[in-house]
Amino acid sequence: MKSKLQAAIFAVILSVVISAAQGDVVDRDWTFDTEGNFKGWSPSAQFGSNGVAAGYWWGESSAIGSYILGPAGMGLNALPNHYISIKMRLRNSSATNAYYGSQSCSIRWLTNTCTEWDDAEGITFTAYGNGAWHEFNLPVGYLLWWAGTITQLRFEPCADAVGRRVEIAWIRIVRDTTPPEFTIKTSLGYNDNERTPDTTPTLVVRKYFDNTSDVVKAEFYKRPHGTGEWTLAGTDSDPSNGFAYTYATLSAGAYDLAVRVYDRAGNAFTCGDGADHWVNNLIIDPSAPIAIRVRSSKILSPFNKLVTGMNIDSWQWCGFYDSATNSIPPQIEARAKEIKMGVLRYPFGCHADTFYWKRTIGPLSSRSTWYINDCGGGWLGPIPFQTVFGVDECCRWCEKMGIEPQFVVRFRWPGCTPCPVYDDPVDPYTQALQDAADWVEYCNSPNDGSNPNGGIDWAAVRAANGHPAPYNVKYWEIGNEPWANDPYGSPPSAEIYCLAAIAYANAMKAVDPTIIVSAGAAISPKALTTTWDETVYPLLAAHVGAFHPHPTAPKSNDTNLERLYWEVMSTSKHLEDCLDLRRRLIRQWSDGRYGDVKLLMSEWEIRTTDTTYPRDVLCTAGLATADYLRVYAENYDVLGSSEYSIFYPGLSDEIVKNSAGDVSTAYYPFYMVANRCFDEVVETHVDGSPRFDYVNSGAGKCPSQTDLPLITAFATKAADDRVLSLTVINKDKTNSRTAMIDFSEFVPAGVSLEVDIWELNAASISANTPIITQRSASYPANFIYDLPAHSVTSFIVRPTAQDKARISEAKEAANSTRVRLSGKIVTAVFEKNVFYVEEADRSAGIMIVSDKPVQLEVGSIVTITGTLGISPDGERRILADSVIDS
Ligand SMILES: [Ca+2]
Ligand SMILES: [Ca+2]
Ligand SMILES: [Ca+2]
Ligand SMILES: [Ca+2]
Repeated sequence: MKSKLQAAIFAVILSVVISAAQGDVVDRDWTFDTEGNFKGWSPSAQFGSNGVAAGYWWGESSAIGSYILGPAGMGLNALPNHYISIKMRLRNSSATNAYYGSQSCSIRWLTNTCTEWDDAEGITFTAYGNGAWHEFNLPVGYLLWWAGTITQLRFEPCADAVGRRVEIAWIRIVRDTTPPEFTIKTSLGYNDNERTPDTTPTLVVRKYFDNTSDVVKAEFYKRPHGTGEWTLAGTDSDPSNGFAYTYATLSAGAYDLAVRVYDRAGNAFTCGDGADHWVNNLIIDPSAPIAIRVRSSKILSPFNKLVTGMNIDSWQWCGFYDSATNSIPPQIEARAKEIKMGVLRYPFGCHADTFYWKRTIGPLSSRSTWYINDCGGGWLGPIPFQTVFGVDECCRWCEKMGIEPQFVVRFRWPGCTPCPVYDDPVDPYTQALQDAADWVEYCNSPNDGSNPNGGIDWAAVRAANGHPAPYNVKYWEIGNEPWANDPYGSPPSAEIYCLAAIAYANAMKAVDPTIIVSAGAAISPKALTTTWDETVYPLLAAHVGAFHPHPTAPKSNDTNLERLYWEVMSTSKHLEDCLDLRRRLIRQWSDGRYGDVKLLMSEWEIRTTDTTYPRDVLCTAGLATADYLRVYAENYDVLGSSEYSIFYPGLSDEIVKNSAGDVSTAYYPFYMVANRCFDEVVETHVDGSPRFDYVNSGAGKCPSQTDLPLITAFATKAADDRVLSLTVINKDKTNSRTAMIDFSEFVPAGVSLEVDIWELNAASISANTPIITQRSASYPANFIYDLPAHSVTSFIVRPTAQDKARISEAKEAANSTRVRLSGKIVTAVFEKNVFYVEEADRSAGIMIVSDKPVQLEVGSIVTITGTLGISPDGERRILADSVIDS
């Protein structure tokens, strides 16, 4: 027994997770589901009022030192895999000041050998006064003082605070029997049966997650392929930078490599269990060829078309938007169409902090001048012309273009210093909150007199301004970069941001519950996580539909071009590491809404800070931009949208460089994904890619990285299986690389390919002038291809069309066969893309549905290339990818 003077020992649980897994065993269960039944738990006097009702125990702390005491003499045999599960909701007792930030909680316990509370040891953990139910799963079994027979629990949810309301749905003691989830199969890893020249392979653990505790350890094993015992090669016990291991040099031969990942209770998969936990038959071969295999039958996810979003500075658009024609100069508007701009972010980043939307609506003559900040604490305004690209103009232009607007609302917090000119000098927070809710009302409320929040009927105002129908703006960001140095939108702490952001989210969603409200978050080029993120995800993930990190990379100062090149080429790996961590935060804190809570990459670009090399016009930036878009495609579960910063005009970091519509290198990857990627992302293996390391010499900004493939690739497929595309990035700075490219899963045996090849390249990695080439080719289902140095190559492939002399012959072919019919007569045109062709002798005919609108007349002679199918009415037809009017 320790002396009573000795401080009790507490383990600090840094991260706790929701939801007991299905297989876990509940040893004690106090669920407060019966009115008035305390299940043996007694609150201390400091919980001045308390009770059991509405499915939970509740107490309000009236003095310091509150706790609730569990039933005595429970006699539970302590087990090493025990965790305590508490489902709890915390807020202030005061209705007017409902939420607080973080709160330290503690649980202690008595055992058969520790029988006095003064000696009792326990755990502390952080909980959040955000008014949301959360299951805290607190591993205790691994602690030395969870031992012998546990006789009683004591829980202090807010012992150091008065005026807190605690609600507890249950307290349980559970055995963790569920191993962590993880995968090592990613596009940057190694594949089963791969031949690799890398004698020192690195395995990285991805998407790891445990229902109870953070994953604490990963072990890396090897054995000769298919035989013998697994040998432990190395262990990574440091979770702070993820889990990875580089094997010591392996001699040429075939190996199996496996990973075991442990939770805190010691649960782990046995080596080799689960296909995603090991690499079966990795062949170390210094002369291994590169092979890119498209597994077109394995669909990973939809392809998110909102990745072609763009950030703009709305103030600058006032200089060239034409409200009479609802257009911008044709050369620039054409570029927006060419990249199928998915999202327009408005009004901008830092300018959102001094954006007062109500001043941007109504007749131009009624609008006042516009003050905008200079993004550094000063002013650019007053702007000497009236706002012409206001909210209505933005919404109308987006409506015309088929673009989702994404709005950034002005962020203020209680007690903030008012911004000069337009802020309410007394209470800028309430004004900004009202403006945010009113902005949602103006854009989304029906014009039916419903008038949310009373006051001005903003839907009626919108109708009076010429747009009776709602705009239905879906995406709303609360502030721009509240974590950074936004001039008027960055509060002193993350907790202050969160508490105000809850009020914003509630006020805005009260007007339109269907909107997605997004909270400001950060992705640093340098670090895996930030203290900001470690606060905002726990406090806000239950309240918002998204977070908006700004993963601008690498912002390097390195003046050595070669090192800078490899740093830029490595940043997509760092991005993926950062996404892994945020995926875990969302899974831990969104209370079952993983998959619905997304990341809006609302400002990002590939740039350096070094003036020796222009910020992002290098060929290098084009490759890295394409590689980021690959990462976005492969992380659909967390990726909501991406907005490149900036579309036009910008400060040398723009997509469109001038009013003539000239573009920078970064334009081309967006053009490529917009026009050359299809509905679904399919699995793609790159085998045998040479690997590179990036070593940060101290001059760079990004973390060092090991074993990154020089060749990365991703593939997408049309939902109707008619067409597939593969994008390959060759990061090799000096050498072309020869690869075998295999599409054989996509076409029936013996059928060859018609390939459309598009390439982004430049004379050198520092060249400012991109070189785009495009050509058609015929290839067998797998073929050898030379990927040029520092290039992006996009292949669109279709099965080679079989020439059919007669319509009757085409109809004999099976559905899904691609055929070509030449010299047929159009005999009827039904819609802009549906028509009918017949033989000259009218002996047979078939319906044609063209992918693109056609300008045909009855009597036109056409050549049709397309895929045989069947209409909903059961009629044979051709889905045409090409219609040539001869
Ligand atoms: Ca577990
Ligand atoms: Ca290596
Ligand atoms: Ca580690
Ligand atoms: Ca109203």
